[in-house]
Amino acid sequence: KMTNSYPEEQKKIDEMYMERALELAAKGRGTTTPNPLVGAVIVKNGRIIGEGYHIRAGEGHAEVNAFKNAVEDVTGATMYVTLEPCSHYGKTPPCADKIVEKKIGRVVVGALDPNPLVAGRGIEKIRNAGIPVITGILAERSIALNEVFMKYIVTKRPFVLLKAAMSLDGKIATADGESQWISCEASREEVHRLRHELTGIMAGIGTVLADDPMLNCRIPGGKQPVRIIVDSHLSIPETSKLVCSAKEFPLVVATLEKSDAAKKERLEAQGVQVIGVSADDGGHVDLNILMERLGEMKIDSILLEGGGRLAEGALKAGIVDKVQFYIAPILIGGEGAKTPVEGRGIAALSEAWHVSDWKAEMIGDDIKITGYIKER
Ligand code: AOF
Ligand code: ZN
Repeated sequence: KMTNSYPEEQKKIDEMYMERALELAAKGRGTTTPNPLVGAVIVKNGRIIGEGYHIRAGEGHAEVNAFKNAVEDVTGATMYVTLEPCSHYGKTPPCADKIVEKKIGRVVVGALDPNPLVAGRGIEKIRNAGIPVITGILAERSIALNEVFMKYIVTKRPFVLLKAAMSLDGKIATADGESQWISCEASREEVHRLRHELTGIMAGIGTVLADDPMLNCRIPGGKQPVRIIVDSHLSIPETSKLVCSAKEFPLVVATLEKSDAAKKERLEAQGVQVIGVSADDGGHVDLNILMERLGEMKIDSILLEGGGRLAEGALKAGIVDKVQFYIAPILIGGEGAKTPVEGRGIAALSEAWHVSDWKAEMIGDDIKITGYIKER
């Protein structure tokens, strides 16, 4: 018979192994999309006898990999897993069944799986087989690690991260438009890693016309993000670096349905995926509809890199989930110097977007601030 008592020393031990499972989970960063980052550890007689993590969608789940790597019989052992074991047949069979089959003696779970196909059923299956399950161990850490998955699996829309690098006085360029390099090297490296970690990278046509960017990932062995350009009137130059590299690195151009059909065809012949989206109230690509479409394309996360007009549109459309701003110790000045969020902005402070759970940390010479945008 199970009792409700959960001794403090046991909790400490459970947290220690869960910590290890989280460490393993993080190794999947950038490759598991659209699946979550999950780690698992099997412990018997006070020793780790198996470890595993999820590497790629379609391949083994963390639990399965831990079983595969086990160096001893797992009967009666404790399994630590950062996310509730699955209960459904997806690309792979249910891990909950596997845990029962392998005669695991006790299961310690981090976060619950919000996937409607799982959502508590995994734990229920295991408990029904008479195996005790403890939940919620370092759950916040598992949830934070999976902020993308947690949103995408429930809403089917991508998690959007708005990133900006600015001076202490809030400028992202000089009045003449010089913007390289405001932030320090460490910040730039970190931002570049985001291109590997997030599935898509999005920019507005203004940025394309001004900078002719490539928006690819230049980390050796890095994953290439799907490049998404919001271009209501289909003005992207056919000679731009983006278009010329479309056969090598995926490029999606989102434009109004009524845009120039002949140009659309020419772009498609160059390997560009052009998607027609209906207009919002302002006559631009409706960003909410675009997010739905991108979600259907299995794009679970987007790095919104600029410019300021698109950032404002994204905030107004309510599609931004998280902000990550880098502040460099320089002052630029100039009324005409651009800032991270342009357009008309808001008229009254009561309409401001609020950032919650915000955190600041030093990165090289810069200050990095991250936080979440609450629904207004
Ligand atoms: C993972 N890795 O380690 C765990 C997951 O299509 P499938 O079979 O890969 O199932 C994906 C779902 O499985 C995923 O949405 C999540 O709900 C659940 N758990 N997924 O990719 C894992 N434990
Ligand atoms: Zn599973």
